[in-house]
Amino acid sequence: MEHFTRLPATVAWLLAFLLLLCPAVTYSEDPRPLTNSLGMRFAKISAGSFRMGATDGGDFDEQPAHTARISRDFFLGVYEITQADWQTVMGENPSWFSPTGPARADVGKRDTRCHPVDHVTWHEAVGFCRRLSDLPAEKQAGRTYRLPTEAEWEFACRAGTTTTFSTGHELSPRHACFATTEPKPVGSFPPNAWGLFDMHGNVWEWCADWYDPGYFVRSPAADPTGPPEGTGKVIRGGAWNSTATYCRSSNRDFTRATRRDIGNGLRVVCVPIGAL
Ligand SMILES: [Ca+2]
Repeated sequence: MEHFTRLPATVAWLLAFLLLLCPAVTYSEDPRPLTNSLGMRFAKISAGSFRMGATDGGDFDEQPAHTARISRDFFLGVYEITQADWQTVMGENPSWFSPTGPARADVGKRDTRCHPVDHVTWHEAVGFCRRLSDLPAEKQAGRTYRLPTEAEWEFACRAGTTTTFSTGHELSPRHACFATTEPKPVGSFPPNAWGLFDMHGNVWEWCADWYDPGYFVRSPAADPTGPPEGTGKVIRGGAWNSTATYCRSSNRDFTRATRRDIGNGLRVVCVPIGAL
């Protein structure tokens, strides 16, 4: 008899324990975008597979097209890092196109705070991620930051498309900032299907990976992170001074990690607590 009176209590405790777990499960699957303490917005990119590389021609380093899998969700910046973001985190503005930069005669008194930061080295881009991660409000929230891998970048740029650009087979001046004389404020053109702005054009975006033109021949199918070493770091997406072909979703290029280029900027990945 005693056995039967104890059983419901055991079940009740088990149910209470499961109920306590439920909010955590719901939170981790929350699809809403994330905004950090600086107001930077991040889109949740759900794990999935895609065709990486050129499926319609392209350069030799984009071959062979192959299936790549991103096995974990990640949060990618909706915008390129702006000059205001960089100034707040790093306490300076190295941009070529700013009222105090080398192109100040062209910029004049225009407000460029919402323009992408440019003229930053890969090492400085990584330093930005580190300093942003170390901000007290971000540490308190348990968020860290890093550059995207090249595979994460192309997956996000394509946003489910298999065409040359996320806009189809053509990129027009209505779609992106390219083949022009200077960058534009971030978000000046329509976003791709996953809510990301300026993946094509405006500034090239530093990725975490070393560049190897033959990497796709031997890259792992899941979560490729690039070769262990190289002479340059991958940049993606083309820039304001690029022709459309350099802005293609699969186009690969590289810059030495120590080099500043007037077309190079960045976009970062936010890693929330519990997502490591
Ligand atoms: Ca870009």
